[in-house]
Amino acid sequence: MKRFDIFNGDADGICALHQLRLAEPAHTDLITGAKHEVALLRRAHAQPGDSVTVLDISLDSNRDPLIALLERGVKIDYFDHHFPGPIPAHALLTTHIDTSPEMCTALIVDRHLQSRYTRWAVVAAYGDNLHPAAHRAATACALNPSDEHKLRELGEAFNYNAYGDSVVDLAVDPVEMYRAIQPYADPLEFIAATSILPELQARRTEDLELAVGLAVIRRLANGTLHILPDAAWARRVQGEFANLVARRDRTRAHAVLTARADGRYMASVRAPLDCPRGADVLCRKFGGNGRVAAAGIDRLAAARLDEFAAAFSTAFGSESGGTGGG
Ligand SMILES: [Mn+2]
Repeated sequence: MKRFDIFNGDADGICALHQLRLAEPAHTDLITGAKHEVALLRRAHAQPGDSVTVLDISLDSNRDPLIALLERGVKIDYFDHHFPGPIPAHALLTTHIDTSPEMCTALIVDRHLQSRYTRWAVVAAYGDNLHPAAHRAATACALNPSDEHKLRELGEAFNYNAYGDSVVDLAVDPVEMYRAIQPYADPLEFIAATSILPELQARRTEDLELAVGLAVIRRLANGTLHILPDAAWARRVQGEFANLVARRDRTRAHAVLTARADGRYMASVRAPLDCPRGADVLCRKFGGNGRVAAAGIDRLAAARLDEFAAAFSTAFGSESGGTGGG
């Protein structure tokens, strides 16, 4: 009988798997990817009698391969906090899914394990940008502020490491990252014993400096487009760079567009921090999605760039500010 662990390559996915395997050690085939590579269940070539554990990957995005695996007689344990859609009723499927906004997968696993490795859940919750939940978990395991800060930095560094078109873009392959933390029941020991955290932080700073120096700027009436070249560093840092330019110029909207290998653009859109609305509606017009203040588009055809620029100007125009229309 074979076992598979399928997990998101970000902080939450890696830390959730680590907690689970600290409690229930097992030899498993590992399947993961960059943060946005969520269609992972189809990669599991499991046979009848095999078992699969899934962590931090949307069920809704994997519904067909999930059902195919269950029909084949594969047992599946599913831990996640993304919108699942209807959960298939099947004797071989056990789900631990909680979509409340204060939860991440590592916190769900922490609850399942009755708080055995909560420090890793703190890392994950900070990585998923769930600050109040992360702080509550840190308080529950009596972390002092300095140690809590270290875990926050680790979560943010792991999260930065997950951004890219595929694992080829990433500084550290998520499988290697998991192998690196595997010997450590306590993330503070991992931080003290390895140089991975400062290496990731240095890489992140380098990527951000490249973006600040090399972005091609196109100023529009109500916002700014920042265009980054087709490069791994640009795809790694796109989201953080968008947050940086949004903080530096709070009254305007910002879009960071990174050229992809397929010739299209990946876009991160930030509404003005002083008037955070409209990013989701704009991105949905171009096949993207997100929240009112921060949204994105995975694939924007180069031929639609001018159309996007026009829609961007309209979306964040002062005349549309009162109604959200435009
Ligand atoms: Mn997550």
